[in-house]
Amino acid sequence: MKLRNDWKIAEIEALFDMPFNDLIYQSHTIHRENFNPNEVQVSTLLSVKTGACPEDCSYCSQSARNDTGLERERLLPLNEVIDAANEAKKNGATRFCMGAAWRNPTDKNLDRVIEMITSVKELGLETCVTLGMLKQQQAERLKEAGLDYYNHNLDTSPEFYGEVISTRSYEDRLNTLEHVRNAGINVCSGGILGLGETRRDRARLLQELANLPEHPQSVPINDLVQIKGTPLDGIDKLNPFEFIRTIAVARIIMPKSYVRLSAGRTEMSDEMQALCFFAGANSMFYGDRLLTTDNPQESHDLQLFKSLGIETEKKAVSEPLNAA
Ligand code: SAM
Ligand code: DTB
Ligand code: SF4
Repeated sequence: MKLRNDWKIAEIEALFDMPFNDLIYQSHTIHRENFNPNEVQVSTLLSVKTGACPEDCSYCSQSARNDTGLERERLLPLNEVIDAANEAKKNGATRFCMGAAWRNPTDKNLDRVIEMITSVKELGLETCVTLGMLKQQQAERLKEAGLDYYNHNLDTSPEFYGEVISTRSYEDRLNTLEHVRNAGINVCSGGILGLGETRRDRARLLQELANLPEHPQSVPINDLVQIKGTPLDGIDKLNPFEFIRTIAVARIIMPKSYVRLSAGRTEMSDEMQALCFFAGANSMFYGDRLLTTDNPQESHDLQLFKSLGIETEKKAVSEPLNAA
């Protein structure tokens, strides 16, 4: 099937509006045409620089504006990163993702992160980093270091964005994605649901992602983890079926991208996660911590995979996804 990057909002909203069974039947069919439906790619996360972030993302534990009681940490020493990556590899992860709470890295910051990327790659793991905004030349440096993926989420629709974050614009996000894409690094970009956005905002987020010049190779869909001290703590939770619908629509309009069932799994039942996999999710974070919050225990996830007959993908395929 030809990849499209000219999705109209009405088409995407019509998918969201389908009867649930029709929608997940369609997304699962497309999923099977493009992927092994019994395989999930697993990545492990590590926060290499935690807290005191100058941005004001209203969902985040790490914003300096949110009094969440998080200890500020300096950039982790290289040996601690290598130890964590070794552990992740031993436990079966194929990709190691390192996150830093920066608005953007300085060139000196980048030197240190590049050492981390080089060392993690030497272990035979794929690498992903998420460091905030990047200049073109910084993206080139990461590419030279052999970085496989850069995570930078659009988070929500352009219309709702200003309600969630005021310290940077949607355009800033799109520019960094362009720099990453130009450098030839795989793009990991998705969003976060349950921020109080409407269905139209969810449809617009997916439209923005699918209509990029190239579909992101990885599309993380996060469910808000509510954190005490953040403005969004206590907000109404998103209906689980609406979350699954969003996964299904992402699968239909970006058929060859990995759709990542991301933050929020500790609050999801196993049955809900199974429906997410059926609807087209085929990657997730594995390991008992995300960046600053908990993820399900590894033993629990292994049991879930066993119950569902799911295998973890041994080696992720990372080819450019040219739309059109
Ligand atoms: N600071 C970098 C940035 O904003 O691009 C990278 C790290 S940031 C933590 C990566 C993504 O995690 C965010 O874009 C958001 O989608 C997700 N995220 C952050 N806090 C979250 C929360 N409390 N619940 C769910 N997802 C969250
Ligand atoms: C993404 O989309 N989700 C991950 C990863 N990319 C970096 C982060 C989730 C963070 C959840 C809240 C926390 O642990 O602080
Ligand atoms: Fe900073 Fe990223 Fe958290 Fe926003 S999401 S406050 S940029 S760490």
